[in-house]
Amino acid sequence: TADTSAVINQGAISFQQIHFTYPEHDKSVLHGVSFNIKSGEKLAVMGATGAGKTSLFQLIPRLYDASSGTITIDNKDITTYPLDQLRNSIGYVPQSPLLFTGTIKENITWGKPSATSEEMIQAAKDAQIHETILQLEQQYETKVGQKGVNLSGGQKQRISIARALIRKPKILMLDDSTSALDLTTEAHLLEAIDTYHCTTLIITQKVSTAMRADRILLLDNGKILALGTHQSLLESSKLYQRIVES
Ligand code: TTP
Ligand code: MG
Repeated sequence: TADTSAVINQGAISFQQIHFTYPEHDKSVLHGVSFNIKSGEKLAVMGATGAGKTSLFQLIPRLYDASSGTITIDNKDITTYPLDQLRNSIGYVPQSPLLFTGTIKENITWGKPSATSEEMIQAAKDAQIHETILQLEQQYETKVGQKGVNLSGGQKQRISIARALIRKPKILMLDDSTSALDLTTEAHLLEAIDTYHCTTLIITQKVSTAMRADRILLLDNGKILALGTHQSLLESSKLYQRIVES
């Protein structure tokens, strides 16, 4: 019964005049946001706390729907895709990922229980968490979650990245997922992600991360302040210059 016409196979994203207010609030969070991301492009999203970065992300897998405007993926309105198919094509790593009570293996292969151990290990290596897992006494069988071993926020984020990568998503979204990484590990992670050839959106506070993206979207108070390459923003955006200097 699969609707083959609705399959996401490019991962090109377009926001057209998006306005968004959370259902339980009356204050608008995004006001008239429009931009396009090409298939396979890597976009960094920057902006102050409360600018609306996470809110913008949440609209893509339809955790919320925009109040007005249209979002398309591969030129089709996202509300026309079956929800499970839309979400299966998107690897979304939230700002504070949750692990469920179970083993690391179960947490990584969640959503793809058919994965082989080779696939699981490859995803963990790419997410730069394999070595850490090997140091645990029970390795991939280690229990995590409320009753399990204590993991740092950064380690949870990387398990969550492995969970996203194992499904080979067309669109990968990382919400501040590399903040806990040192520069070398982060570089390795971003190089590994390149081999997946997916459209990638990365929310980051770090210029070193943003510089590795094709373009940078600067969000301020729910509006796009600038969108362009590192070099073009350096030349044109006062806010970006301030971020770089800080
Ligand atoms: P965010 O979209 O969370 O802003 P941000 O991701 O840019 O900030 P940070 O760097 O701190 O992660 O918030 C924008 C506004 O939306 C803010 O007023 C809080 C509100 N908001 C909600 O009301 N509900 C939500 O679930 C979220 C994520 C944000
Ligand atoms: Mg956020």
